[in-house]
Amino acid sequence: MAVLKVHGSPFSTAAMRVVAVLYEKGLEFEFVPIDMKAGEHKSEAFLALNPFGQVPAFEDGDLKLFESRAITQYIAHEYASKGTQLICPDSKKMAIMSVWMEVEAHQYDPHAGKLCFELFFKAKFGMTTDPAAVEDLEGKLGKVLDVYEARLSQSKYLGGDCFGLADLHHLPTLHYLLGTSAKKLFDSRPHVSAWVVDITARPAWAKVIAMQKS
Ligand SMILES: N[C@@H](CCC(=O)N[C@@H](CS)C(=O)NCC(=O)O)C(=O)O
Repeated sequence: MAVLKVHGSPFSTAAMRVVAVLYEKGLEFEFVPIDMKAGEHKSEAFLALNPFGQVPAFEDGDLKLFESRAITQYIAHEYASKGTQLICPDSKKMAIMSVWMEVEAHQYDPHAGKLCFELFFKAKFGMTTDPAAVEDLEGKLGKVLDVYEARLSQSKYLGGDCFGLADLHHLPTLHYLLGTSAKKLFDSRPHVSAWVVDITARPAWAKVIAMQKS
């Protein structure tokens, strides 16, 4: 098997998403650190891997991919027989999981990602958080989480009965938001809260977090 390579930063939510899948699958991979502070993601060498100059980029032999959710889906399909099954063989069940993967990407992440920036990354980079933006984003994310609360009162996981890609895709932004005032949005919704506790306790996720400390 070719060496799988992830190019990125262990602090990038999109790179963390890909690494989480690799650990769930128990696959060996090389993590190639990209020095984003130095602008390495805009270098000619990196642009050859991702013309948008964003991490992560991924290689499986001759196959080169970017866009974290496309990468996770490739890994889950290509290595379906390894580790945790993150997709459903049944096409109708998979369609439901796909709905919730789309929900994460298009309903949840736009607000969650901006909140991570306001509440976590701005503080990390010595920038000033905008309280009006936080209030607006928390209101918008809360409305999305009301839909999650209803879904999770009927289904243990977003995509169905088992943990899968639809759940996993949330882990990176959850990780940052749980360390901020936005935690209350998750804690105040009982089914969402139980789901968060469950999916953040996965051993594979602990390995992703450990990469930030090494
Ligand atoms: N939709 C892309 C988003 C990738 C992305 O936004 N990466 C961020 C880090 S999490 C990045 O490289 N930002 C630097 C930039 O946009 O210049 C994916 O999921 O892979």
